Amino acid sequence: MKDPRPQPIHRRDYRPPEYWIDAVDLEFELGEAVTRVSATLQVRRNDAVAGPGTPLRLDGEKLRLLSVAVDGRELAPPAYHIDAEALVVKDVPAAFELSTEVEIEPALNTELTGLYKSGDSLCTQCEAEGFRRITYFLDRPDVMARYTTTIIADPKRWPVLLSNGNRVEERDLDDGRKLVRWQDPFPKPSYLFALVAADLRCRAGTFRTRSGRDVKLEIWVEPTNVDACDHALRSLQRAMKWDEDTFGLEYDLDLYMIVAVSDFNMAAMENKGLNVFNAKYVLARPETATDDDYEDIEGVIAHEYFHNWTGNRVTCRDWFQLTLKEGLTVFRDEQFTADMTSPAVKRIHDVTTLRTAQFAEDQSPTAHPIRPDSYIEMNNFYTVTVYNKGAEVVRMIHTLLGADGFRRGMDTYIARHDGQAVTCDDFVAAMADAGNADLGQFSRWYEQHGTPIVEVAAEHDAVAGRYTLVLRQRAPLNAAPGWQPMHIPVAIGLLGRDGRDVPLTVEKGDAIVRGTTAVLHLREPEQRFVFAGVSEPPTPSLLRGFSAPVKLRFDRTPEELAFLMAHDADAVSRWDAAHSLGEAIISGLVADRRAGRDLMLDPRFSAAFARVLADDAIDGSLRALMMALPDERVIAQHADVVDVDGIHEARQFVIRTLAREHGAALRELYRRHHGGGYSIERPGIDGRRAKNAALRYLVTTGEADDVALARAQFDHGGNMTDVQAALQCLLDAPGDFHVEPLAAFYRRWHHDPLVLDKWFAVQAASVRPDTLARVTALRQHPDFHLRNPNRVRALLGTFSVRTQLRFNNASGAGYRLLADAVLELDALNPQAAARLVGAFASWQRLQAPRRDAMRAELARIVARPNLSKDVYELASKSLSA
Ligand code: B3K
Ligand code: ZN
Repeated sequence: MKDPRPQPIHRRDYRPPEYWIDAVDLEFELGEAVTRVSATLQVRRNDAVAGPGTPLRLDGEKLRLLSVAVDGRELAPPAYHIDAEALVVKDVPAAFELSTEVEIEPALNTELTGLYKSGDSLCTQCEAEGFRRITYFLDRPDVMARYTTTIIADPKRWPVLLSNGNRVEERDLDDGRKLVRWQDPFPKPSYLFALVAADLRCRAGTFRTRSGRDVKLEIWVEPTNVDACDHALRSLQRAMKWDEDTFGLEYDLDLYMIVAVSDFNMAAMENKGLNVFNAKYVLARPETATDDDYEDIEGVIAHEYFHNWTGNRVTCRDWFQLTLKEGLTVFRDEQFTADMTSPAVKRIHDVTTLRTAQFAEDQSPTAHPIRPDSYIEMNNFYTVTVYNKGAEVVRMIHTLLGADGFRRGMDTYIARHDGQAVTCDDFVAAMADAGNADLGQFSRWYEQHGTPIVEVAAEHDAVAGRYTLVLRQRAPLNAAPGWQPMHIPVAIGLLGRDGRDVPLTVEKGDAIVRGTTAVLHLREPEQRFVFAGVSEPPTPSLLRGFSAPVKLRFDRTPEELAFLMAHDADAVSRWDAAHSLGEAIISGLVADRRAGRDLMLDPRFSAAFARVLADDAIDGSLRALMMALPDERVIAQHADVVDVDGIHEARQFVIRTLAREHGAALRELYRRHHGGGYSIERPGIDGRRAKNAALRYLVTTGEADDVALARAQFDHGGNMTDVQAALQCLLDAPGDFHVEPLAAFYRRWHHDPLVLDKWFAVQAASVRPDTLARVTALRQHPDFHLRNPNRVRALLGTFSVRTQLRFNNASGAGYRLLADAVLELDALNPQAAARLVGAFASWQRLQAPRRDAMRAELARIVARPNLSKDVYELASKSLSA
């Protein structure tokens, strides 16, 4: 920490830039130790906010300044001055050319932002504020310029030299170096700049746009991985087609490049025309990538591609607006994946992420609105709230406007703002205008943090044939003072005794009826909705499709939940009923355990589980989701004080009991889907999901026959989905069945970093009692590298997030392990270190001694001198709450 208390930046302080930069000419003379960057900027005063005499202040960090010139005239201090964060040029004309020369040191850059080295390649990462580590610039998204980039390098070292836009020149220089020049015709903010110098090979493809232009597609990877790019290429082509079909949005350049690198702080980056990707989200072969990896690759490729319009062509005015591009683009990639796979399964996955990770964040000391009001370090705000809750907010607009209205809104948004840097308010205004809707109250979703609570009560009047739902919204417990009621779309249906939807006639209340689902507009603290023509008491299906990111409170009996599980026409609600029933059962058992009562599984839950196993109408993916019990983290959210041991033991008890009571059906389900050929298409994936869900239950009893199934699957499974699932089962089964397979897996795959990550992750995720000791040992393993973000995430990310009981070991040793890693990593890569700190956010809700142990580790972190802004911000917020 340079300043012991870094100061936050506030949204309300936004001011337009005092200068514009219209064009940028960059020249890189690349060297691993030293790279020289010459920049020529066409600068113009913004007369709306600046006048003669206003100095030009450019951002710059870790740059060695060699020269500065204005209109070709070299300057010397005091005509300019520099400090650790800026270059200030004093007297400048209204319009001029500024030239600078700087040197940077890519090989020493361990933060993986700016220009850095990954393996033998040099690559860049500029979002959010990395460009200022490449050259002096107005490094803010509302300054959009046209870029020309010249790269000069030794072609033996780096034969491939890439940047944004089109390659306009390529030649050999007399000194043996090569020069390549790129020109990007579209003005863009600096965070979308990219450069790659590497010795890579390309998997090429094409796409013909709907207007008939041929676009070259290039995926650049290590020579040995060219065979692992087919899926990525197909995903890109599908995404391009989908965006044309769904939103009429066509790609705008003649070339689209993706480069895979091994050291990357996140999944991927949408730089204009030149995406840089974490190799994990590019490379796939059946023997090395799981079905989930395949799906993630398709989703991330699509996400970055969709940014070309939502993010790049229309960008953010300032970083507080991040959800403008991220929430919208996540919504778009979710819709895409739903269309490519199964809408119900995809939606359940997304709802699970939201409930597990986002709801937890929303009730933690680091809770923030999807459009935050302040930050110390912007990189800390690439959160599940900004991204995934942001996508839910866009989804609610889609629900309110309908698909056609939403499409008109998108058209309006793009038509109004193409080439501009805009705000969330601009997006909402475009939607409201095109959809003819009043989204005034709805905008509070951008302003207020926390998860609203919706309480429901129901009355049936048999004589009048009326059914009334009373909806109340309550502020989240951690709401900011002055919380205002939200506009919440609550989608509902009513099931008759036969399990079918009852036709809906709304007699009272503001609602949109679509088929047999009504979307109720909940705007007031309390509202009544009356349905006519309901002669028998119905079973309500509430929050269909998870129509709003809220916590629903409605008293339902296990029978009602089981009825919904069996009959609800909405698959998400059917799953939600299973989930709610599971939650109620486990919470009840936690209480029993605390009271010293014997644990018994409610036979109604067991019967409902049996029906899930037997239901022929659902596919394997949905069945696996219905079979899964709620995550320990979700159950923990409901308790004021979290009983970590109780939740774990109760949940494991349910799993083991179901496995014993339904062994035969689980084995039958396993057999039905095991064997047969491998295909990465839908029925194959569904079958593997169902079968592996069954296996996970079966092995928990430690029965020799069942463990043998897992072992055989591990030994013979030719695809990574089966191999990894079997390995996880063998680890989680009581006993030592995992020892040989783990060693075999290591022998076979230790040379492949992405697969070796899985070897670390399965061990870190295991429910075994010795997981903490194992993770502690793996931290010293010769293949564990703090410098590689994927490896850190595989071991420490998995351990601190996935294994609630083992990480929360009452000794505090799990916390110490993580805090040690945070401090060591912070000196290398603050962004990666900060991401681990999230696991400490919940200390207040733990019981002693865990609570004190976790707080002590947070305090130890905050007390460390020279802490990065990234870690300081998150750790101090968590501690002071
Ligand atoms: N926009 C990038 C994320 C950048 C994160 C910077 N810390 C990837 C994405 O959301 O598509
Ligand atoms: Zn994104």
